[in-house]
Amino acid sequence: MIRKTSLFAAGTVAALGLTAWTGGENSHVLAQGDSHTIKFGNVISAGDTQNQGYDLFAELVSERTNGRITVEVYPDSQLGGEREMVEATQFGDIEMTAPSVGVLANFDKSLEVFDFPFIFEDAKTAHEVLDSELGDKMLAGLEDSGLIGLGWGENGFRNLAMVDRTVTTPDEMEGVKLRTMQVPKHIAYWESIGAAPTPMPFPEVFTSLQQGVVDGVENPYELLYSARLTEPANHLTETRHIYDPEVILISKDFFNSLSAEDQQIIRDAADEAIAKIRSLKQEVSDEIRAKIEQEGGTVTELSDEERQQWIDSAIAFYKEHASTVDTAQLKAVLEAAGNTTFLKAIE
Ligand code: EAX
Repeated sequence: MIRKTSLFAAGTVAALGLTAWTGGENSHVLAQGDSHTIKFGNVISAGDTQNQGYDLFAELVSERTNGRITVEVYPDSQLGGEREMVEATQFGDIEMTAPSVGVLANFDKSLEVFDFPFIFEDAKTAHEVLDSELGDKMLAGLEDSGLIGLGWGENGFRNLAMVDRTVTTPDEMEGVKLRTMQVPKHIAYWESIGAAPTPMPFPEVFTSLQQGVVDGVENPYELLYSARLTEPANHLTETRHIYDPEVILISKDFFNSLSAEDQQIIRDAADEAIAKIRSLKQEVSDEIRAKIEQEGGTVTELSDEERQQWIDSAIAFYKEHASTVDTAQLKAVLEAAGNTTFLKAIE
């Protein structure tokens, strides 16, 4: 059953490289009281803080609907890569997923502002901005793509992990083959400081490191460790170059087919899952960092001078790329984050 075409004309969608949502062919309408199983796919390792949150979500939804709605969580890329799972959620092949916000730039360009580096100084500031009206407005934009953003989960601050060297300054990235996400602004930033970004879906990263296709990767400590990326790449640097939220998504058609009560149960359970993920993240990240060092890896913190060099290295990038995104939205996020350096740079 083909539904109305979304706001985006197919041509525009193709030109923008976005994925056109024409209504979930496999959309299902849930009659009152019907039971249903939600398939929730993600690429994160089972047992990681995100999946502890998603397992809580599953528990709460089943409990509060008296088992009428159950949730099957599929971690570890069992259902494919993040972009694939977002498309499958759009078309109702699965009901839920939780990709890194970077992946969503391909579906809703206004979210691209979160792909700019060094916006947030700490997670607390990021949470405040994401949970604000601005954050809500940005989530609401996903509806045009057939997706409902239930909230801002957390992957965390992305750090560098290199195979054979420790990098502490941006100029040391010259010519480095760095695995990146398939995120245009991530790729553009690393290119702007002379690196050779090699974008690929997450499920391909471990093998690419092992086979020397790339010299390094960047992700939060927990995912670097649980996905065994620190086995080949155990020279870590705490660059914190991107704060990476993961957006908990549900199929718009499926969600709209639920009763208001069930929709509220799902929203509340998502909020509680996010609160759990955020409460665990820092503690687990510190534990993992210690484990990496115990297992022979090194984790190097940047000196204030080195950190300033990284921030300065992004000024040219902001000047060049601010006009290619929703500049007003970028300024609003920088303002809300109290980031005067880049606000000045793009004035
Ligand atoms: O969202 O691709 C990545 O590096 C992401 O961090 C990962 O897929 C989790």
